[in-house]
Amino acid sequence: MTDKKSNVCIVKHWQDAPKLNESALADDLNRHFYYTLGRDRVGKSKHYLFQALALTIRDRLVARCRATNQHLSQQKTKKAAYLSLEFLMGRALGNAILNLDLEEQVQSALQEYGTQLEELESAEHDAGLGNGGLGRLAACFLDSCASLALPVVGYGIRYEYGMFNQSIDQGVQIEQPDNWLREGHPWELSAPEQAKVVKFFGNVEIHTDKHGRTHHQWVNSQDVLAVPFDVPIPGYRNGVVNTLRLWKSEATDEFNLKEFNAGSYSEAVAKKNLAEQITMVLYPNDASENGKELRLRQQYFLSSASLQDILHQWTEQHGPNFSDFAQYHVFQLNDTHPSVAVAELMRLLLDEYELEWDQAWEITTTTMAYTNHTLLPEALEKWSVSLFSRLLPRVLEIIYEINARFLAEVALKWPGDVEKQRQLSLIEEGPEPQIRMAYLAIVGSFSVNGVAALHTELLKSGLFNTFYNLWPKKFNNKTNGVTPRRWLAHCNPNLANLISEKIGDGWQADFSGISAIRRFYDKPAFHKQWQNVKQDNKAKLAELVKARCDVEFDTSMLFDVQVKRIHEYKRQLLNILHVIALYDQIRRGDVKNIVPRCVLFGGKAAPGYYMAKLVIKLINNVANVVNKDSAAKPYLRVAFLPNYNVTAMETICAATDLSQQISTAGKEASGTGNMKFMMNGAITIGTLDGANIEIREQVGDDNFFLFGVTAEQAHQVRQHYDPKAIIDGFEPLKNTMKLLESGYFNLFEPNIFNDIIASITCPNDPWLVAQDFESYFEAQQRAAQSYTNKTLWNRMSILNTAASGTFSSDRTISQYSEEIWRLKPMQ
Ligand code: B1N
Repeated sequence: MTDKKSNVCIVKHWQDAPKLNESALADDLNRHFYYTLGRDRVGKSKHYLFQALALTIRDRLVARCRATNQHLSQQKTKKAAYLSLEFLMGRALGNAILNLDLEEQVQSALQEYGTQLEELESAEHDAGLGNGGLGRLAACFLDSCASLALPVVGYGIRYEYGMFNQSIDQGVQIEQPDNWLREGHPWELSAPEQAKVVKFFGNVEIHTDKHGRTHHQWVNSQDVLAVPFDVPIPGYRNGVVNTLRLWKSEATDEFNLKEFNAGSYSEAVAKKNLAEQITMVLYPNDASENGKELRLRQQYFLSSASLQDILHQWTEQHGPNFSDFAQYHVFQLNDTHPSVAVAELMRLLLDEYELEWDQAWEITTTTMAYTNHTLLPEALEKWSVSLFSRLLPRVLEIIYEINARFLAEVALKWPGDVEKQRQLSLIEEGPEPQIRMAYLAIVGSFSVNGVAALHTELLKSGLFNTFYNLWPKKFNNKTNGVTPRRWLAHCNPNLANLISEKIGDGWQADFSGISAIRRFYDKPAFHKQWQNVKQDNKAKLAELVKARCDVEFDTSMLFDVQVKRIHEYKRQLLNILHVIALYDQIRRGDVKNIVPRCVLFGGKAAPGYYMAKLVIKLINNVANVVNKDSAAKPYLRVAFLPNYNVTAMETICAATDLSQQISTAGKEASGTGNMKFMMNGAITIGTLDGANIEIREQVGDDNFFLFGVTAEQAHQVRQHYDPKAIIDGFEPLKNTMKLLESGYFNLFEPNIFNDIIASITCPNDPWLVAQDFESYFEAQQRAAQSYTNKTLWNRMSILNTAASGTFSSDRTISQYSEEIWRLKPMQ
């Protein structure tokens, strides 16, 4: 379209976009296959057909995304931005087809190519831009926001390399780079014209103008370009498509001309590399920080680019008038990882938009909200002041000013109490002063929430107690949830169909409706159907285990599963000790009470986490011995599934009988795997930790295998803990330790498990493995006995699914929206 007068091409209006013939899916698929991709035959690899189908679906997403954005720009409504260093999205194809209700059209279009959707789905790489629960929660939240028609944009980093791929070599974890973009990422659309500049290094100059006002100028900085890539997030059959905006770092100029001309060609290119390093790789540490400079660069890069983006959009519409900005914007910080955003928003408002401190602070503290995800001290982020002053000199000045004003407030509340000021200061004093990022987040936010009831209570009574006393109203709980679309409808279609047959399919949009399935908990015919579905799912998992581990899982046995990041507090060690105990019993010929079971482990260890990696080695060594022993075969099979990820979980959670959620009480903030298993009819064996407590409340004590000390008792036990006495006092544990200590599982690798043995027998073992063993062992016996009674087990299984309604992330997001964000759904 050409504007006659100026003879320039004017921006086409969205309404001018060529109409998509939505019913012509098969034609679009052919067009993309033959023309966009230039292919004419489907080879052995289904890669191009997958790409063509993804582009076909993307067209439909783009159309709805445009409509969603159009709607938003017409309506003056409040929007939320979810800032997160991690979005663990997994695959997108199947989810998009489900949410857009295109299954039938796709299947019929694929007939021409003689292939099935399932086969194409397996050609998609997981988008593994996260470590575990925290990243996957962000992904579930995006699905729920779109499905509830809430105006929420996700902001994250487009890592070139996501979570590493794990392989197992002689029982040892090997990390391989996850080059997930190698074959392209068909879902994203880049918008280089909306790139932002992010500053690093340099120094601050203070100028005084003629009115005596001082201006701080961040000069001599090294600038990096942040280029946005937008990923569409479809809502469930509601026409809404939201956006996840992922930033990629690039050098500001392809060649830094000045340096290039001065003959510093290599220096210029080296700088380009430095810029591109920022978004190169995801840090693979779940809950253990190590203060690497590059990580802080990632955090600031995300925070600055995202805030600039939102402020830019605001001034485009309203000019530089921020008086009602806070009525239309709210920022949710996913843990402290993006908490430098508190200071960065201040900097942008003060330095770039020239607001006064008080107005800028009012805006910041009415738009920022912080979610805490862990109580583990090693995961509480601190950054050294010296690093900050080198990397982000102007941001540090602002943190100092925030701290000075905050400590003045503290002094008013507790006059003369210097200790209080030291305790609450954003700066931890010491030989190497550190910035406490959680304190910055709390001081700068109007809301602070934990992720399960117990977790929030522990935040209020422990870690953040003084802040709670200062600002009790800031603190609130938002128990986590997971999306029932991916975690039931998509991953377990047979169960989903059975449920819908009985109660209709309304539960997919309103998951509280799942409780209606309770009516069938005692119907024998329904039991049979329920059990058949589980049986088929177990067969699929057994196939996967056979292919990846070369271990035979017998689907008539109890499927006992623990999959999650490997961490001492999650106590995979307790689980493998129980396996050794069962094996020891079998070796003694004491099999009369043994219920046959297959035990599955999966999960990644942080590459530098020695104990976690040693636990992986132990699991694999035990599996090797057990699986080779023909005497054990009828009773016990053990496997460690390599490279556990979102896609693996889709198969695993649908096929699990017994879900292991066995963390030391008080250590797991919430857990979300526990919810996925429950939805799919698994029964939990678990401690009173995180959301397990709420799961048990919902499903009832009879339908949950509880064991272990409470968080409060754990505290008491640690005062006078004597694991050696405990081991001596319980025969099965004593025998287990003996077998382990004898070197039976490491005949040709002498002493390799000494550190594990030492940790169990150490009076300082914070994880209380020996303490909880007996109670765990008994709970496992109860679970096994229950499994032998099929009617009882089916009943418990159905009741678990029926009681899982509140663990939908739709419920969680409704609460965020109503109690924190105050958003209105789009019409
Ligand atoms: O967040 C999940 C919870 O369900 C889990 O209980 C909790 O452990 C998990 C540093 C973390 N907490 N902290 C992290 C992740 C990456 C990183 O670099 C910490 N992950 C959790 C969702 O609320």
